Amino acid sequence: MSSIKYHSGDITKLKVDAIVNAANTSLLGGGGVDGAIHRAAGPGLLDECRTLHGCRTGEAKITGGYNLPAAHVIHTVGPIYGGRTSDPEDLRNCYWNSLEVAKANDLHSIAFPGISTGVYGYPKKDAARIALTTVMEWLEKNAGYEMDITIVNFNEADYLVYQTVAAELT
Ligand code: AR6
Repeated sequence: MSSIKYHSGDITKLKVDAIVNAANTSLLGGGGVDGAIHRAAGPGLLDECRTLHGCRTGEAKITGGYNLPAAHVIHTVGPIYGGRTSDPEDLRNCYWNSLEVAKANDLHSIAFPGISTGVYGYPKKDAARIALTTVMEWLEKNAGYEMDITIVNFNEADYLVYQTVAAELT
């Protein structure tokens, strides 16, 4: 049975098949969760990222996890929030395409940070609604495939945002 779980804490500590990185189009590292993942994974991750030649907004690419407890990292690039009509679709694509990449690699557990909700400025409640509706839709469409999804909140406030949105959706 597939599942959606919530976890408060540092995504780099999770032992899952893949953690998702909220990267930028260069895929060459940055601050926030991207910086934390590269620090914890070690230099092998950046070496592999260099071979990927970047990633477009909404798309996702996979690498190894190197020194992380997670076996893989799926790098996706969220929209830089600007109130554009394309922002929700771009953010949705990040979650959807990360799950597609995980399935294509026969992975069965994945952890997501709040893509675009830090430096990229996406309003947290809107982003949480998109994240949850997208992963739910994906699970429904892929009902025959087991996927354990962990939604990671870096702090208590973000956790409460997700709980509020989850309650609204049920
Ligand atoms: N574990 C889980 N969540 C985390 C962690 C962590 N270790 N660290 C931060 N967060 P951000 P973005 C949360 O800014 O908005 C980078 O420089 C954080 O609280 O990391 O997509 C990239 O290279 C927030 O809720 O990503 C890009 O240039 C969420 O992760 C740019 O930032 C995302 O915040 C991407 O911006």
